[in-house]
Amino acid sequence: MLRFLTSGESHGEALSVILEGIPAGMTLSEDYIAEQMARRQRGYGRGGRMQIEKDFAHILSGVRHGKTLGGPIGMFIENKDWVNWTQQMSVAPVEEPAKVITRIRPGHADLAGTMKYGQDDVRNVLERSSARESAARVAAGAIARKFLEEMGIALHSHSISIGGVWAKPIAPEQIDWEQVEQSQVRVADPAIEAAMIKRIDQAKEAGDTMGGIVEVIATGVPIGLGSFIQWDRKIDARIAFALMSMNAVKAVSIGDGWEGSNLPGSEFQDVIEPVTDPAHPWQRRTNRSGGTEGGMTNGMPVVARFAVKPIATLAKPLPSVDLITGEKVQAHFERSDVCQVPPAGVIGETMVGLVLAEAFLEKFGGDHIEETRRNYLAYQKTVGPRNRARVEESPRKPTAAR
Ligand code: EPS
Repeated sequence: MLRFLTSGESHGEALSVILEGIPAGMTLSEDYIAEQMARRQRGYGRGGRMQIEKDFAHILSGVRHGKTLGGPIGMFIENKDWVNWTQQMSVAPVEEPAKVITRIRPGHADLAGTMKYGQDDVRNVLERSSARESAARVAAGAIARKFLEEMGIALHSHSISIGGVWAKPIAPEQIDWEQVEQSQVRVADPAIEAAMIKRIDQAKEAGDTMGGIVEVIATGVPIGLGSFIQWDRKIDARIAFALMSMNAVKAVSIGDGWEGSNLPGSEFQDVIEPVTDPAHPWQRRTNRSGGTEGGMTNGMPVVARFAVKPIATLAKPLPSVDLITGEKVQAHFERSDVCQVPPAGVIGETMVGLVLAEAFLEKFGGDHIEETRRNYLAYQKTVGPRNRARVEESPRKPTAAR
């Protein structure tokens, strides 16, 4: 339905991505995608690389005169840093041997990756396992986001904790999203911003790194995306998979997943209110289930949290082992970030957005966006107390006599 593949090494010439399944007729510009790419590049705790890059996704195919064609959308994102790596990352064999990295970093893909792919140089693993790849995801995700916007669905994210410094819990509807976008750590609680920044500074000074927890919220999601019918169609499972596929993510929860498991059932369930406004049926008193029940969206905002472990590349490296000799060494250090939590929010929105867009297209289909919209509007008319939905159904035309 909707699928994408990325390619590219962190210091190679470019990243590329192909997204297939977006209907024809959707307005799309490179500038729209650029806004999302820029959001991913911001955030306190990034290293020197973000001063070098100014990510821009050039559209190569699938768009004509500002509208999608329904075909695969191909994009490439130049790595500006590549000019400094042409020898190290040359596609063709080089005369002078490249510098080899053998001091494996615990926590990174270095050890398992070199063993699995039979490599003697960690660079052959770390280039592709780098979080640089997330730039290509965000380019694809920006297009999914545009599609969701067309259908009235909005995506947001905010940092809940960084390095053990927690933001005050805040109801999603009370969050000032403009303020989150202005925050250097993407936090909704301005009172805690300075403490989070200080935590990142302390880590940097100590040659250390910091992780944290992020919440993604999707509003305007219709009831009924995903399905209870088969394990791999469950929307919460698909969201968890997508978020867990991000570098450094070690935990995912939907709604009050962790805290809620300690409550009695009578306190956990989101009580359904009687329908008073037919345009907005099935309101809940709470949203502990995070907008999903039975593997389907239930019409409430979809709320997913994920935990990002601290980055594995440490300026003050941990003791480790040499890949070739097996002897004790200090782990390799190369320029990196101190904290990836703020960009992780933007990447999390991307992954949730891609899953929701895919599930939306599964349900409503459409080769042209107006067809998708018609199908969606027709469905919306049926979503209400069943007696009303049936009354509003247009009478079937009698079949012609043979
Ligand atoms: C990364 C290391 C750093 C990060 C990079 C991820 O890059 P470099 O080694 O060039 O300094 O900045 O993230 C990005 C380039 C990006 O676009 O997010 C790593 O080792 O994973």
